[in-house]
Amino acid sequence: MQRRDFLQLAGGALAFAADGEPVVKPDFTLRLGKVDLEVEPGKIVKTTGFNGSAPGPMIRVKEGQRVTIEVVNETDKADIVHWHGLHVPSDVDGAMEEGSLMVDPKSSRTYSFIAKPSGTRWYHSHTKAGRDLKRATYSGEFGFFYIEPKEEAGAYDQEHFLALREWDAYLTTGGEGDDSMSVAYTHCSVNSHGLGFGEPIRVKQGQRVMLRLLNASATVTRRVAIAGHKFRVTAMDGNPVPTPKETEILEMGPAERIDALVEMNNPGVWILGATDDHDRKQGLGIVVEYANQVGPPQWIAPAATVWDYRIFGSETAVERSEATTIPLVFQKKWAGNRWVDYWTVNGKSYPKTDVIRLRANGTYRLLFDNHSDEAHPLHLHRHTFELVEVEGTSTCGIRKDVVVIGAKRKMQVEFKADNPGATLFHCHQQMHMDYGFMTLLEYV
Ligand SMILES: [Cu+2]
Repeated sequence: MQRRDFLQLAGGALAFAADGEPVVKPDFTLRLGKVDLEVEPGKIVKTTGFNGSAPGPMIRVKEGQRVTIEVVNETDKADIVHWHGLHVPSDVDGAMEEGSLMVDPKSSRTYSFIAKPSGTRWYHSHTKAGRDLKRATYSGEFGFFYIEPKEEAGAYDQEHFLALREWDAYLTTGGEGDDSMSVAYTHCSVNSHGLGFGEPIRVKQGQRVMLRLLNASATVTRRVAIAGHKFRVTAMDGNPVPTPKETEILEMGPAERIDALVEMNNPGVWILGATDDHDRKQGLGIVVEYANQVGPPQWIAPAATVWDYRIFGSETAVERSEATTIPLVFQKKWAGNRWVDYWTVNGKSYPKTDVIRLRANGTYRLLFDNHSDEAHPLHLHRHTFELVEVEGTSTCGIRKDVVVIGAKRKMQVEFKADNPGATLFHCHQQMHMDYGFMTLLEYV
């Protein structure tokens, strides 16, 4: 049976509950439970995930299609799943702060919504972790959610979904001169396996390979390169960029996605992996193997490159309508030696932060001002924003749902308030969001 036939069948199928009421049969069932992940021979990571694997099953649907997903919680803790990058109502978005309900232990909840907008999205646990580094985005509770566009932009011969992850998180102190607690890891993987232990990406000379990459990290920004090749970035956070460009490296903060085409024009056995040697040795990479090529996979360190979103922006400026500005200042509040620092948005930590009021169909410009000495992956739920100013220069056409703001930097993004309902804005670094870096937007 073709996958499309299956979807049509599943989408239209009705079942009947014990009381005779018709219930829609889910298109997808995500069973949340224990997962033993053998990231390399003999190294079993004990985590939680969906349907026995991490990443969990791919959810792949057509744009505009109604999708029904059942989440069965087989663990003994309440949890919640967020559909990251989708424009869905607040009560199914999967954030408690917006009014979505958690899935109780040993029970299930069914979500139904229209899948939009198209592109590389994902799903992940949106619970609080605090100091429990087995929970939320530290766990294996995530997977890809790909929404096929009505028309596929670029032609390619193969498509691969690659999630960058690290495992066995532990608390440590920052190092010299910094005694605040931070998170470190023992192992890394691309999808379920460390570098060299999973199936390689097998290619033939002349093929065009579409890579859909996700940084599924709870806390770490990653840089990757593909030895002997270049990436051609076509989309960021699932949204096509105005100016696709070739790059040697890709940089992604937690929760960011990049779609990149690679022309397979250099036969050999190569490593696609973290540019950081330590992270690559911990397993952050995957082998790319040409047909009839043998030998150990080769790594070539890329030239030092600055990652700058603006190079993918539109070259022609647009006339912008008046936007209501919302200044947002981010600061760290030192909590004491060997404590986890608190974070503030305009001087307050969630849940004490001030609610931002929106009018439906209004245009809003968020003025990010990062006073801290750390970068932050800033995420807006249920909406897509456009980068309009990065460090004083304007740009346009880059639409995202997560953007990394550098230490002590400023940035401006604009969005249309086109999806009424409570909307969460937060830093996607799990330890930052858990300790106050979050605020709510509400439609008046
Ligand atoms: Cu942060």
